[in-house]
Amino acid sequence: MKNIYCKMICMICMIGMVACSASELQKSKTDEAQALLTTLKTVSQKNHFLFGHHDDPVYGIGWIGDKNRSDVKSVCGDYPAIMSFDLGRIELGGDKNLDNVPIERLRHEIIAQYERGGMVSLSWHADNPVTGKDAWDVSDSTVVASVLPGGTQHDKFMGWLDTVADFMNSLIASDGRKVPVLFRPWHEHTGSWFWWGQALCSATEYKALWHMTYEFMQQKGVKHLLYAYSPGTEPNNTAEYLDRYPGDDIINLIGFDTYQFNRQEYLNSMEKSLTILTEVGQSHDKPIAITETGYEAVPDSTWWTETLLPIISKYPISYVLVWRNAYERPNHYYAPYPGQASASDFVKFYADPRTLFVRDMKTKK
Ligand code: BMA
Repeated sequence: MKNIYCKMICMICMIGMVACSASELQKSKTDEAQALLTTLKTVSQKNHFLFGHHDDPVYGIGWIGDKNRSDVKSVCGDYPAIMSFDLGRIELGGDKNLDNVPIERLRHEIIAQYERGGMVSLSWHADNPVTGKDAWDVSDSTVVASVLPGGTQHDKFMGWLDTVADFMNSLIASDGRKVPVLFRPWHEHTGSWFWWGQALCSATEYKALWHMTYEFMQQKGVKHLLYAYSPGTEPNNTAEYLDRYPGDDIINLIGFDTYQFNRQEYLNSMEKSLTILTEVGQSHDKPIAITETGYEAVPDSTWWTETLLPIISKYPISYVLVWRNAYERPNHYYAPYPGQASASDFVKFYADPRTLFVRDMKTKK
């Protein structure tokens, strides 16, 4: 009898603890961030995915800074469902990012995209804190170690995180709520072209960088972010993919970046990485995405419907995002503009029921 009584009390306590930890977990994200996660998790169940474009509303081919303009919208009549922007150089406290976009304009466009029903992702090509050069400076392999607690650049780096956290906290919509954002720092780390890349730090240091970033954001009350883990196509299996994974408690979405140079190689690497992602996504209960892709200058006039769409439709992705239409680098563009070789094929891609653009977000997602 006594034993049964004890067991009952224990069970009541355990139920209480589970309920408590579940609600604690809820509190670590705002309602808007939770809703964004739900969209990312469920969109593929309806055989849909979001289309995205980097720096979409801030410049394009032959223009920079115009209001309400977008090469994607000029071609198909609608904005992408997801827009990404980069915070590179925000850490230096200047008024422009690494691609010369005013920080104020970024803030404005992030809020505008949310208010029209779309989604935002932010990457961060942070400068090299040791050499003062850009994110691609891999001349020193002690940079990650130097920003961790006890390292020579730690204090300076915490100041950089502080600037990023302040920016995140300043993303306030007109209803007073913070705009939920998918944050994608320390990306393409399975290559060795950024100071946080594979050959430049150990797995332990890389994970520590993530933990430090996440915990600092939490301390600063930044609860409106989802976090994306986004290597390149180097991993050949799920174990390699997860080699530097910071953990399910931090990461909300898993993805990868890949670009087309040779069509067959592109299709092969898409197959390989999407197979890995599908498996990891299922076993870790995370939505999956192609966080960066594209074919520079899109010279193949049917690339959208004959290369991209068939391959990605085979997998349950939440979104695919193409890189920027640089105004300052000839031929460095990944979305069509009016008159571009693939523009009419892009209109077909837009009309395909599987693709979601911003207007679809209120009706189809
Ligand atoms: C790269 C190129 C660069 C750019 C950087 C950050 O892929 O587009 O020109 O500065 O991304 O946006």
